[in-house]
Amino acid sequence: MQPVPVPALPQGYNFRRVGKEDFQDKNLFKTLSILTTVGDIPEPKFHALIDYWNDRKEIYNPMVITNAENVIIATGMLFVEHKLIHGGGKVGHVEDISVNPSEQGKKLGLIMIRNLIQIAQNEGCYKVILDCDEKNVKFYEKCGMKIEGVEMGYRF
Ligand code: 16G
Repeated sequence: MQPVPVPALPQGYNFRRVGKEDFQDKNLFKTLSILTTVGDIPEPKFHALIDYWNDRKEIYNPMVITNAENVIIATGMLFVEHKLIHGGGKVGHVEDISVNPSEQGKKLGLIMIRNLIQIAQNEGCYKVILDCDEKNVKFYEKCGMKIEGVEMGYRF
């Protein structure tokens, strides 16, 4: 199996896991709010969620890219589903991809996706899937993904 190619980040940029310290400057929240509603997350709730994710590292990979000023400017989650089918196989779910528009043109979205796919490959997933807006289809195709079905939902 070919390893997925992951382009290099610009000098001084980093790809890393989300941590409790990310509550302070709110840049994680600001970046995610470009994608959708973040809502009210008090610090104890944020810390409890980080503990929950960290207790299940084989499932939750909440990742960010920081710029040379150490500011979070891109987010992404790889959720690894442990299945019964495919001989107890695993499926990677790419979620919550958001890139700050001030950092556009640096391929950070592509780099985030490729890093998440690489984690999925290293975890032994047999496929990686995601749901997205119609307007983002071309971007995800550039990342190497293909349309395989139709997204459906039931909202509460
Ligand atoms: C997009 C996201 C998904 C996120 C959803 C939020 C990607 C690939 N997809 O579909 O992860 O959960 O938006 O939308 O990032 P919502 O607020 O309407 O649930």
